[in-house]
Amino acid sequence: MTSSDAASSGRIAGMLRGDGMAVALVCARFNDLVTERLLAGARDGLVRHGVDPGSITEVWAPGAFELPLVAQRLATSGGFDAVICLGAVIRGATGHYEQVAGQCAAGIARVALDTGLPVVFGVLTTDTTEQALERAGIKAGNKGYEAAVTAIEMASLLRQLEPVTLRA
Ligand code: INI
Repeated sequence: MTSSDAASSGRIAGMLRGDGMAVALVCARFNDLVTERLLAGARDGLVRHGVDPGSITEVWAPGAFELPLVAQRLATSGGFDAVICLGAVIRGATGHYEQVAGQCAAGIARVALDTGLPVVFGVLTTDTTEQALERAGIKAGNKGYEAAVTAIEMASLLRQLEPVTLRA
């Protein structure tokens, strides 16, 4: 569906076609046993949906708390259609789980709203490392892959909304 088709039908949705898109992956090194798997899942999700591997930029941050600042820098660079944040905040491993997880989520949402770019929350928040690994491809899907699909859908959706005058 083209933008004009979308406008005339009155129904607009993002498409899962990543060809021509440039995407940044920001990955937390903390709990890298988990985040390496999220990163692999995200790359797989992007490439399977048509993103050229040469158009994927990978950036490493110390922990989930730092993801929003790095995402902000990348989002304002003008070089990307979407930024995907990947991390694993595990309750068992920290006494300040709530603060790290909460600030990370709030910061990522803020960067998306401040910049107008899709900035996707691919951060696992779990009680145990085992649960995190399960959601990083071992058993219950891969949150990195899901984040990649979301990024492509959102980038496509926002592209379509650019030239469209929404009906009141
Ligand atoms: N960072 C994470 O990404 N995951 C965690 O589970 C975690 N724990 O357990 O504390 C964590 N802490 C580090 C934090 O993200 C910052 O890097 C650090 O506080 C320095 O600002």
